[in-house]
Formats: sequence, C-alpha cells, structure tokens
Amino acid sequence: MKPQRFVCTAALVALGGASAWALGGSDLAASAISNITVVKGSEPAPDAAVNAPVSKAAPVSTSLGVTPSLAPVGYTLAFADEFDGTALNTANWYYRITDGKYVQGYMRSPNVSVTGGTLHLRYGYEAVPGVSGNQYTGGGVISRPRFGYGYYEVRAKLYNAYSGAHTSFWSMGLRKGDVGAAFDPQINTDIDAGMLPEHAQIHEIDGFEHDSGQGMDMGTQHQSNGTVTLRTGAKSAAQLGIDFAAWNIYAWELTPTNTRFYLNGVLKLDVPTASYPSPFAPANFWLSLLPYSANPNPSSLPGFSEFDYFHFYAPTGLLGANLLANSSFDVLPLTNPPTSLVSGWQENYDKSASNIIVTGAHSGTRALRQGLASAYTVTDKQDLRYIPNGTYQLTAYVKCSGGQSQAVMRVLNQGAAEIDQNIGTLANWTQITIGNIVVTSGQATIAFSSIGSGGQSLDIDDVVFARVS
Ligand SMILES: [Ca+2]
Repeated sequence: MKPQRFVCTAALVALGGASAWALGGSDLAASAISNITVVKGSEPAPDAAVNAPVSKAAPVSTSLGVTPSLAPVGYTLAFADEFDGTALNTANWYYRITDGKYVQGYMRSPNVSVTGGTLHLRYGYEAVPGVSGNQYTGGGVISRPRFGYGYYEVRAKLYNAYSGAHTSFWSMGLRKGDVGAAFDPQINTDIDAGMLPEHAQIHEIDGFEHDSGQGMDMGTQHQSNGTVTLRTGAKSAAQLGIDFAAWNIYAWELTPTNTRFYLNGVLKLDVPTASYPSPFAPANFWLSLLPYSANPNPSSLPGFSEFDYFHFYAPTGLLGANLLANSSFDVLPLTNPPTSLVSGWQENYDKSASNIIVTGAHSGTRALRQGLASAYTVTDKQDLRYIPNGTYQLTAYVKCSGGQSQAVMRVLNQGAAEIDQNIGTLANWTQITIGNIVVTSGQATIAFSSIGSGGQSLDIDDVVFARVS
C-alpha cells in the first residue's frame, strides 16, 4: 500500500451508531472558543482570542527570528500561533489522537510539545500503555478554529533521517468518531455543544505530505467522495531543490478560483477550480507526524518534525464568493450517509430535529429540514471566522409549514446587533433575503432556528452568504 494520500487522510469508515445528544446549550465557559449559541435572547459574543490583524507588508517576528511575509497581495494576517512558550495552546488546538493503532503506530498527545520556540512532533519507538512491545508513535495537532479562503503558511523542518514517518501540513473538516484523528475528548465536547459540525469531512487540501527519506506530495482531493483532484505526485528533495530536514516555508492559497501551493515563496502547483471542481468548506487546519511504515533504524529514534509557526492570512477582497460550506446540502458523506448528518453545518439543541431530506429539494437531491414528530427547538448554523469586513447579503430558499413559535433566518456575531428574517407559511420554495449586512468583526454566524410543535417543518436549500461591497 502506498499511503501517500491515505495516511494523511482520516480513516474512511462509517460513523458509529446514533449519539445521545444533550439538549440545549452547554457550559463551555472555560473554552477560549466561545460557543456561539443561537437561541434568541442569549447570544454570547464570539471570542477575541486571536491575534490582532497586522499588515501583510510587515515582517513577522517568529520564534526563529523575523520572517518576511511571503503572502501574496490582498491578504492580512488574521491568525498566528508562533509556538512560543512551554506548552501547546489548547485554546487554538486539539490533539490528533487515534483510536488505538492506526496505519503503523499510535498518535498520542505526549508526542506533541512546544519548546525552544517551535512545535515538536515526536516520532518515537517506545512503550505504549496497554500494548506489549515497543511501538511506533507520532503526534499531531488540529486547529479548533476553521479557516476558509485565505493564505496558509508554516515554516517547518521535517524528520527525514530514515523512512517511516509521514509529516503533513494540511486542512480538512473533522468527523465525529474518526478513528484516525478524532479521539481528543475536546472534539466531541465541541461537536456536542454545536461548536463544530458532526461531519465536515468535505474537502482536503494537502500543503505537503512528506514521507521521510523519500519525497513530498502536494495537492487537493475531495473528502466527500474520496476523489483525488490534482496533485504534484511524490517529488524528491532534489526535484524540489530543498533539504527536507532544513527550515523551509510552505504555504497554500485558497481562493474561489484557484488553490495554489508554494515552497519558499515559489509557486509549485496551481489547481484551477474550474478544471478540478471542489466543494468549498471552511476546514480545520492540521499538522501531523504519523508513523506509516517500519523504520529501518528504530534505535535511532526519537526523531522530530518541527514547526516554527502557523499563520493564516485572511483575504481583503473576496467579493461575490459564497462563504458557506455545503450551502446546497448536496454534499454526500462517504459511507452510507445517514440523513441525520448535515455535513458542514453545526447543529444545536434538539439535533434530531435537523435532518437532510432526499425528495423535493430546491436544487440537487438534498435539502435541510428542521422538524420533528414532537415539540422541538433546533438550530443549524455556521460560525464563519477570519472573513473580510464589508457589506454582505444572505439569501436562502425556504418552505415552511407555518405555525412554529419561531422560524427564522439569522445573522449574528458580525459586529452589530443580530439581524433576523422571520419565516411564515410558504407552501412553495421561496427565496428570502437579508441584505445590507455590515460585517465589522471579521466573522459572522449564519443560522436557521426553529421552535416548533410536532409535525411542523421548515425546509432550507441553496443558502448564499456573500460579500457585495
Ligand atoms: Ca440542495
């Protein structure tokens, strides 16, 4: 098995059985990422625990010194972790932890450390609790925030002494219960609290996938259907003109029209969306070192891959682009998708009242229905962060039984008072609009909320949230 794509990717397995969702909100006061709850009248502000934007033109001081910004024009630094200090900032990151052995080893939180100004991912051959004999171990981190269109950059020095380690710089949404990734308990906590979608494994971008002692691949692939779009294929250090074990700056740029991959500021691959269509979805950002084959010299371990920083630069323009994931609800999770999974959307409160319908959609084959056979309160939302300030418009097609005590399309956390569009009885698909949405906070929450009685329903399809000026 050539694990070039597979090992970076989370395991493609069916989701487990139905989860027992708690109703209502959750107490996440300790979390640096606020739960942006959306029952009207109780809307805590989103956190401000991200670095203040700075001019892209300004050099960026990192742990290893001052780095010239390699970001293309049209971007502003919106999020940065310099990996300074003495511990991983768990307000920014989950640990990537596997459910037991995965590929060739165990992904564990003790293999992640921050020291000397860099993130260290340790590649070990050592005892693992509950397992006999030495085992290969690795580690990784997954960002708690999700990032969309923008420029992603790291400076990295990779384990390359012998074959066996797969280090990667990439993005993908999380999926609850993913055996290859999702066993940091905070992930389930955040999903259950409606801070993350239960399923957001829609699109994967690989800034690099490096097989130690061998080569490096870059490119994109659909996660929702497992299709590779365009990749460089494995390139040796000589072909790339770098030393993998030395510090290099790796980056990609995601725009509505292209995904571009850079090495030390040089464009290495350009994936035009028109030629290689990909579903857009804001995604978690990952850094990981995964044991993928036996190391020929395990007594030489531990080894390390190091990251000096992760920077995300938000675009300053982005006019006309829909910033919502799975805006038409037609993304299909990979394996026997249950209609209870609303890919890309954060469900909250009575999650059983939020389901995909597969007949009568406005477009495609699927739409969202809020409704239940008994009384319910439900919200489907997307917390968009690191988006450009400006004036936006939100539109959606809806059908509604009427009679709910609340059925509403909402914009909140945009830097001003919440804006609502109440939805009454609509027998046919009808487009509704909230215009003149002035975003000043670099973020916005787009939500649909219902409080209804048994048998009532609100259907939603083709939601567009885009900047107009
Ligand atoms: Ca649809």
